[in-house]
Amino acid sequence: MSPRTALETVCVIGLGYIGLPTAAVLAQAGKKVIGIDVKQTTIDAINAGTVPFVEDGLETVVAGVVAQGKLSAQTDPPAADAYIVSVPTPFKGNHDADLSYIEAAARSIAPKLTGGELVVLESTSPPGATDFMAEVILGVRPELTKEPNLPNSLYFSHAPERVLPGRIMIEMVENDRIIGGLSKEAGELNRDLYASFCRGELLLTDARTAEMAKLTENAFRDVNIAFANELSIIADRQGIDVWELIELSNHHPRVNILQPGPGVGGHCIGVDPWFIVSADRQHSNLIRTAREVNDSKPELVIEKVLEKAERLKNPTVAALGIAFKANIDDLRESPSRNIAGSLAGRLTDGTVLVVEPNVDELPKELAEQDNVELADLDSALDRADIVLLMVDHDPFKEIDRELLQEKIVIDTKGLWR
Ligand code: SAJ
Repeated sequence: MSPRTALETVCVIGLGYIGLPTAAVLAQAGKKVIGIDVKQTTIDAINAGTVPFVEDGLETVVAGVVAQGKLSAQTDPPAADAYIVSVPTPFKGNHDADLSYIEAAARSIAPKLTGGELVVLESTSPPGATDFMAEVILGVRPELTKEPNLPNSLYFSHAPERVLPGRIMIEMVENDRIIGGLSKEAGELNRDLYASFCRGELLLTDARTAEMAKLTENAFRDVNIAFANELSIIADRQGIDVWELIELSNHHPRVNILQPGPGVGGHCIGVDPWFIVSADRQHSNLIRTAREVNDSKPELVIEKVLEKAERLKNPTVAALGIAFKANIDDLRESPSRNIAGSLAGRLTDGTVLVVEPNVDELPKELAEQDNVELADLDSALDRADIVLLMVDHDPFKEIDRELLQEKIVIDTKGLWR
């Protein structure tokens, strides 16, 4: 069948940090959107016009489109004109991508297809994943085909998301998008759907290039953060203030060094470069080394704290921030969260006071440790011997420096220079 040009009904599989905002902006653009998730709590929250996680501006849009009947959520995919697969792609022990969520999503869609539908993979994926998704579907439905313009054609495409957590609702609409169809027609159909909500440029390529482009963007950032982190280690040993060093070097018109920190967190930058490494282990030395440099940073922070704590009896450490970056509540793959947990485990005679203004309770593994408490900023600063700054949340910027005078301060973000 020729592609369905109207694409009025869109089914979004996976209502996480990317799927839900995508569903919301599509509904806002007038599409009838059905969101699918395995979590009943997520479905209930959305159908009540609320959101299961914090993201600036998201709840207002979700509340509006749910009230208008444009967005609803359920557990099983219905028949639709277009499907958007937006499920996690974690990595396995050997750093290969785990495509099992994509496979499960593909299997759940397959029985609903009749020909003419667009199936978009949004999840960040290694080269070849869009083709893999297509093959899973065609394995279940061998009477359908990815060849375009036939009575039984399906249209497969990859449109990697590129939004920055904390700015998702702005970037979802304004960022340029890379779109790679398995056929030219699939890419064009995907472009037409995304043109309904995206004001950025919609750049067409093939699926493998689109897959690799997304990985490249995050690997570029990871390598550059690793450069800053490596500098911070060297500068520390040389008695040089790395923040001043970077600030001065960045005055050069062609130098722009990123910021060091306690490590790289989140679901993307610390994960995606591994997909490039696993695609070509022999030729990815720089990208792999950058990952290793960034992953080594938390242990160096822990050692620094332990060295200072050695001289104290029953040391109390205020751990400021356990989110993976500033001003969000996302604790996934957070180096600072791991540092707090590790410190508590190793400081057996000490206490770790976690200050995280964006959450109401500690994650389970921290809550289970007897010597970890969730504390408010004032009491933590009052009680602490060592103040360990790990995330540059806004409230930490405003701390009265006088309160830090008597403390041992370890500032991994250069916030209080
Ligand atoms: N970080 C540093 N130093 C820096 C910048 C960041 O240590 O100078 C750390 C952060 O603290 C954090 C991690 O790196 O732990 C990642 O933060 P980030 O703000 O750089 O990026 P993410 O993971 O929130 O979002 C990235 C973005 N990719 C790029 O900027 C190339 C976003 O556009 C992607 O959509 C997202 O990954 C994704 O989903 O892939």
